[in-house]
Amino acid sequence: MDSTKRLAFRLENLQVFALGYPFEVNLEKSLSVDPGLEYLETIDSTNLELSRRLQAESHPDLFALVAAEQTAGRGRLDRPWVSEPGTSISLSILLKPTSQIEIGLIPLFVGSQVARALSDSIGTQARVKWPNDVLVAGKKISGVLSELSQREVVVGIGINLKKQRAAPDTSCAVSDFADRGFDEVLAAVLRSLRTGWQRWLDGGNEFALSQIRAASLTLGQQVRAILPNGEVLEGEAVAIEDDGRLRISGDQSHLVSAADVWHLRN
Ligand code: BT5
Repeated sequence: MDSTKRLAFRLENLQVFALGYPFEVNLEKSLSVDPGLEYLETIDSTNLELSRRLQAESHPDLFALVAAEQTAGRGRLDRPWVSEPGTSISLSILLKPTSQIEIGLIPLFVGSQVARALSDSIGTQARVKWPNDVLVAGKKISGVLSELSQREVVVGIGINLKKQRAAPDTSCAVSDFADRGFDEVLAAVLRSLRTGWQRWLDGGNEFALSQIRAASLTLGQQVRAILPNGEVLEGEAVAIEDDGRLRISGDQSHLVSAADVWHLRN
């Protein structure tokens, strides 16, 4: 090997090392919660991967895939989601709802269960900015993306474990509050989702709605909502309706089913 090639080889290895490869995680706790859990070191997007698999074969309710890195993680409206190796958890879980109302409530409910698990894990309260941002101390620690595939829902959950280089300043991470590893946080989130989903199926939509409302940071706040058509609404977020829509009361009362919401300081 000539000296130029040798230098390139060393630089390549240095870069690989800096990125944290090989990234191995111990999944003992998570596998004890969900023995069927599948782990991928890296993937474009766990939601895309689960959707691809569903094209080829069926998977049971609550089937879950987790990755230590996504190279093309996505948020809503095709926005990018940062999930760097060793500092993030990217989880997709399959839910099989039995009604249209469940389909509408799933993203909000999953956010509430993630908030509950993270609050317990880090000892600081995590709550949900409607519809799907999990915030701690005003910053985003986790985001939820639900996608319908036939009549099944692929729910993607991104969690920041540590500071990620490309994550926005509006983000925070588990390590800002507590020293918790990949397996510990993942096990807590899986447990919360699995028991929550079962309690919802047993207890009906009232259970889901009570969880959603209790975890909401948005209720009672002055908000600005930007609707998908660009329309802007301002007012107080007075209710989350039984179908999950947010009621905003300003000059008039509006029901919002999809929007980006900002909490305004009074
Ligand atoms: C979300 O979208 O918050 C949904 C994120 C879902 C990610 C999971 S990971 C597993 C699964 N596979 C996927 O490909 N996706 C799901 P949204 O509300 O649109 O927020 C996206 C915005 O959050 C971006 O435009 C950034 O401003 C910000 N953002 C990006 N990465 C972030 C991060 N790691 N932490 C906090 N904010 C981030």
